[in-house]
Order: sequence, then C-alpha cells, then structure tokens
Amino acid sequence: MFKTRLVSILAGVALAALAGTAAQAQIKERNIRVSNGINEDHPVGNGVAKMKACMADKSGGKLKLQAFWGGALGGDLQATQALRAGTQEMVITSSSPLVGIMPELGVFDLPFLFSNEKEADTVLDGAFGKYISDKLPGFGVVNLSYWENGFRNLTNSKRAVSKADELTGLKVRVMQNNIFLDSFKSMGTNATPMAFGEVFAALETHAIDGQENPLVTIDTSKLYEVQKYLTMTRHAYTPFLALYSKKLWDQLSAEEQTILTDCSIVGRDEERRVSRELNDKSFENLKKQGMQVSEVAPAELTKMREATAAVYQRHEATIGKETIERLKADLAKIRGT
Ligand code: TF8
Repeated sequence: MFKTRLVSILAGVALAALAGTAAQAQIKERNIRVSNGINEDHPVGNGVAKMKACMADKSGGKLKLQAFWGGALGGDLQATQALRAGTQEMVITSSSPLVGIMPELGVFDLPFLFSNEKEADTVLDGAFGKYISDKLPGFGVVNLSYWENGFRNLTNSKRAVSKADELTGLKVRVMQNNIFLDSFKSMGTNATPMAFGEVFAALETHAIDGQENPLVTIDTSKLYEVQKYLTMTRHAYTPFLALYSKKLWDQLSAEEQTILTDCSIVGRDEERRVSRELNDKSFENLKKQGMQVSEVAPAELTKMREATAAVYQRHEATIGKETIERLKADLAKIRGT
C-alpha cells in the first residue's frame, strides 16, 4: 500500500520534471543585450535588474540580460536602428526620438497631454497602448511594455523662469522631433533638436542654455552640474518603450517570447515604482546641489498651454487624426468629462 503510493508519487514527480524539460527544450542559451541612454542608478536600472532575475528564474538560467548604460551602445535612435537591422536585441528608449521612424508616436509629445501618472498608466497599459504597439512591428521593432521616463521639467543656466514670457530667447535643446521643436518655438524659446548624449557637453560649453527632462534624469545624469535654474513645467510625459528587434524576435520560440514579455512587465512595475519614489528624492537632491527652483503659477501655465495649443492641429496630419482622437477619447473617459 505504502509502496504503491510512493511509486505513484515518484511517477508524478518524474512526469512533472519531464513536462518542465519539454518547455525548457524550447529555450536556448541566449545573451540579450539591452541598451540605455541613461545611467544605471536611474530607475530603469532597478527595472532591468528585476527583469533579468525574472528571465533567469523562468528560463533555468538560459536567458541572460546584459545591460549597457550611458549610451555605451549608442543613443536612443542609434540603438533603435540597430534593432531594426537585427544587430542588437533590446533598447529601452524614449518614444520621442523615434517619431521620425513612426510618426504616430508623436502623439505622446503633444504638449500638456497627460495630467498625472495614473492617466499615463491607464492609457499606455490599455487599448491605446496596444493600438500603438500593434503598429511598431511594421517598423521593425516589437514593444514588450511601456516603462516610464516621466513628466518633463525645464532647466537652464541663464535665469530663473517662472513666467511664460521669461522663456523668450532661451536656447533650449529639445528631443529630435518636430512636435517638441514646434512646442518650444511656440513658447518663444530658440529651440534646437539634439541627441541626449550630446546634451551635457553642449550645456557645459554654453552652446545651449537649457534642456528639459524628468527630475530623475536631471539628477542621475548630473545635469545639475551645468544647470542652475529649474522650472516646474511638467509640459509633457514621455513613455519609455521596451523594444525588441523584430528580426530577432521572430527567431525566438513561443516560450522565450512569453518569458520576455512577462518579465518586461515585472521590470516595468518595478521601474515605475522606483521612478515615482525617486522623483521626490531627486527634487531634494537637485536643490541640495544648488539648483534654484521656480514653480509656475497656474495663470502662467495657462499662457504656456495657450501658446502651444495650435501644435495639436499643426501636427494632426502627420500623427494621424484617428490616433489623436482615440487618445483624447480615452483621456475624456478617464477624466469623466
Ligand atoms: C531625452 C530623453 C532621454 C532618455 C534617456 C536617454 O531627453 O528624455 O533622457 O530617453 O533614456 O533625450
């Protein structure tokens, strides 16, 4: 009696192990390179660490994630082109520099679009995020999930800016797309597009006066060393896309694809959590490092919104009317308006 029970237990264990082996047989030893323009102490570092552990766990150590930081494999755009060519597996990139590749992505750069992180999460993790992600394979990349870059604020080395008209004439670096360029020109700055990797040096040599990025990036990329004034504009929310090369994705088994997708979500959740936690800490650190902070009064923010309102119409044809309308409809639903 005892013996037969033991035999059946052992048989069960053997079967389970076999099933495990069958799934693992669909997983090859792989080294997956993921590049990042920011530094490892940015919350993306926390997210990548979680994603890496998850992949090791689910693949029996076969799927390895190797991260490169500080633009070591090239900036956002360059790395994305490497994915499209199939010479690099992954990048965690802002959507904004990729607008030249897929114009619909410009929808996220429309000024003052999202009001808070919850709105961004709901839109990105919901039907609209999927609508955008479904188009990306047509451009040679697969979006595993949306991570967070965050709400952007303006910095400069010339003067404290708390009013809309104080922006006039400031030489501000913007990300490489026409929507950002138009928004900042519309607010009166002398805007110049530039890759992120060149920004620190350009600020240091005063080739430009200012730039705009989330507090966490201003902090972890040490922009406070070359920027004195911080203005809390929150003029745009940039998502990060966790992209995989479509060419290389198609060579993966279904099991490998599932592991990558699931683990990217584990990474995303951690990254967003740390990003929001670090936001306040970065704010304190920027002040401690000597930055002078200007809040923008609601009436002045309204002026900035008004100055940039026409950007929506001017780029509607390029982004696509349907894309903008879908997103606006989603936002209206979330806001209950
Ligand atoms: C920018 C972006 C960048 C990020 C980073 C390279 O200003 O916000 O800081 O995409 O990962 O170009």
